[in-house]
Order: sequence, then C-alpha cells, then structure tokens
Amino acid sequence: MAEIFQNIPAIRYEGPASKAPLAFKYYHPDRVILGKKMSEHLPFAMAWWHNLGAAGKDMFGDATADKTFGAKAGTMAHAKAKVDAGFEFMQKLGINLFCFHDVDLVPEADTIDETNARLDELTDYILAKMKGTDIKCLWGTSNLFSNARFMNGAGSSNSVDVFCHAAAQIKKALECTVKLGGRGYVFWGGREGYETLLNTDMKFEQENIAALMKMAVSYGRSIGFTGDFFIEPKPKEPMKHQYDYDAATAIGFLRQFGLDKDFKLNIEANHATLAGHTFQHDLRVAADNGMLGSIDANQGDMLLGWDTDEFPFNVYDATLCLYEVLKSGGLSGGFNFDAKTRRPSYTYEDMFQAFVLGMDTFALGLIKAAEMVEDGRIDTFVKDRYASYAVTDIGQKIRAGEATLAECAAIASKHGAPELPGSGRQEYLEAVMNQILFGKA
Ligand code: XUL
Ligand code: CO
Repeated sequence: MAEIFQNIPAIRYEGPASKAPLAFKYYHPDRVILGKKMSEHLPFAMAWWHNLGAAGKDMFGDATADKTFGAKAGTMAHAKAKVDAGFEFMQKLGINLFCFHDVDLVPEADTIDETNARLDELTDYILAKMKGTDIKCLWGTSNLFSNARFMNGAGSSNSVDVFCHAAAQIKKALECTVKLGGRGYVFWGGREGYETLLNTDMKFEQENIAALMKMAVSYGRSIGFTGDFFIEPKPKEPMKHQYDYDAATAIGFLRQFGLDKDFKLNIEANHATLAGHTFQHDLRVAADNGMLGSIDANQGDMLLGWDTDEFPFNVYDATLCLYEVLKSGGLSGGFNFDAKTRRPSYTYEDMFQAFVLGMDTFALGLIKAAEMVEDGRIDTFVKDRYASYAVTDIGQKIRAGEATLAECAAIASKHGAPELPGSGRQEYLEAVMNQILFGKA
C-alpha cells in the first residue's frame, strides 16, 4: 500500500521541552495517572467525516483542501482511499478508534439497496484493514440530515415514507457498527426540531422520535449490539430549535419514553456552549444522572453563534472536562475529535498538527485534573460548604427525604433569622485552579 502522508513520520512523545511541531509535548500514552495509563483515560477517536471528508467548503466558498487521496471523488475507489488514509493517519498518531456516519463511508446511491451493498463492500474492506491492528470503531451513526428528504427531520418528519427511510438507514448503520465492533451508536438529532410551531405538532414529532429510538434499541439488541446508545444534545443549527436541546432536556426525554436504560449521552463541547452552558455544566448534568457516556471533543468560538467544531486548545475547559470525567469514574465511550482544521489550514501536515494540539490539550487537562483531585482543596471546600446538612438532625432528615414542612418551620421559629450561608469563595477557588495549572511558572 503506497504511503499517503509521505512526509509525515509517526508522531512520538518528546516532552514539554520539545519544539518539534509534530511531536507530543504532554500526551505520553504509557504515563500512569491516578493508577491508569493515559491512553486508557483518553480513548481518542478520529471522526471520519471531518478528518477524511471535510475539505474546507463553507457557505461562501469552495473546498481549500484536497481529500481525494489520489482517487476520483465520489467513487468506491475514493471510499477505499479514505480507509487507507484513515488507517495510516490513526496509526501514525497512535489513535485506535474512529467514528463514522453511513454516508461518510460510501457515496450514497440512488436506492437504499445499492447504498447498503456499497456499505457491505466497504465495511469488508475496513475489517480486512483492522486485522493485525488494535484499531476499532468507537461509534457509528447514520446521516439523517444532509439529504433533501430529511428537510423536516427523520423521526420527526411529517412524512411516514421519510420515517421509514430513516429507519432503514439506522438498521444498516447498526449492522455496520456491530460488524466493526463499535462500542456505541449515536443519535445526533440533526434536523429533529422545527423552524416554526405554526406548522409543527411538537408532541407528535417527539413521540415518533422515541418510537424510532425504541425500534433501534430492539433491533440493535437482536443483532448482538451490547454497547450504549447515545443521544448527542445540541440546541440549534441546522434547525432553529432542536428537541435534544441540552443534557437536561435529553435526559428528561429519555426518561419520559423509558429509554434511559439503553441510552447515555455523548456530550459535545461546542453544543453545550451553543445551549448557553459551559462544557463542564453539561458533563456534570450527564454524570449526576449516571448518563455520561462519551464526549465529542472540540471547542467553539464564543464570538460566533454557530458550531465551529475547532480542535480544542483551551486547557481550562479540558481540565474541567477531565475533572468531571475522573470524578464520574471514566467514560464507557471515548473522546471523539468532532473537529476540523480551519479553512486556511489545508495541508496534510495541518491535519496531523490539529490532532497533536487536541491530544496534547486533553493530556494536559488530564494531568491537571488529576492534580486538582489529589490536591483536594476544591473537593474539600465543596463538601464543607454543605456541612450543615451532615451535622444537624434536621439536615440529615431532609437528605433522607423524611423531614416535613412543619418540622422545618419549627426549626426556623426556634433558630430565628439564619446567619448568612458562608462565603462561596469563588475567587479563592479560581486562584487554586490557576496555581495548579501554572504553579511551576
Ligand atoms: C453535528 C455533530 C455531528 C454528530 C454526529 O453538530 O456534532 O457530527 O457528532 O452526527
Ligand atoms: Co458531534
């Protein structure tokens, strides 16, 4: 097999003093942090669509990058060249997971039967490539948002034929995921939302989305899929309002329809910020509900109101992300770089540089989050902040769900006006975090 990324060597750990652009400064896969190897804490994945597909096209301009990898665009030869490029890319970076949509793998044909035949051929090709490597699929999904037929959504479409077509794509994408040993299956509700309530029966649409998900669970389990299903919340874009607005909304939906045993959440940084939350907020909501499953690792631009899918370089956010992940006991999924290089970064070298940045950012985040946990000042402060519940009888009864309003009222009369509840000491805690991040400056 001819080498595709000819001038790019395998990327190695050289340490923080290195100035080589294509070397890891912090990601050291075998380094043990809190009893586990970095590579186990950080199961990184490559997103097929961005890395092997996105070539810089935007609403105002054409592609800037060449991602044909020597083949004619839109052919099965191109689909296979993408596999070759993807495997060489992952192996040079030491990444052993990937995520895909059905139509990232093969060009969509005129009929679903022909598309499925192409998927069979291509997944055979991937399986053969996997042999002798440790590369596996993190999760699969189906693209139910690009084709014009999905203009009104998939499960939420007003057209029953579109619903059935979506079901057919999910069925096949599940089969491909199982075939490739995927750990998870994602539902990002691309166009599951609305533009105006004047033409929308929201209750009807949400019930249909749930019905489609139930069908997916039942079919997936019947073909031996034992992994997690994920909802990836996002508030808007492309639709004005999307039903899976944020983690809290998606959890409410899953519980309402009895899907919470089979589903967890795939939290994407840029989606959380579009919802007006921090990345950490949506991670915490998911973790507190036992539903933090996987992460789409990217970052947005606070000055822009859309999903920019940038490679993460913000170490504060990455640290707070890993802090949540460590405290929740780790992910059943992984860290998928749902991220693309900026349009003017169009070279092969930029593709690698982007992953070096993202992997080093999360490695730094892991190192610093572990230091925060070991340091203990923040955790101790939070615990002490609620101590009045632990040290009083009424506090313990409230926590046990055994107190009554009358009992609380009697305490209020007896104690008189409460003292102020103690300083939140936000500035102190932020200084602790800075000291942990930059203490050795
Ligand atoms: C879109 C997005 C998707 C999902 C998979 O914003 O994040 O790429 O991750 O469909
Ligand atoms: Co995503």
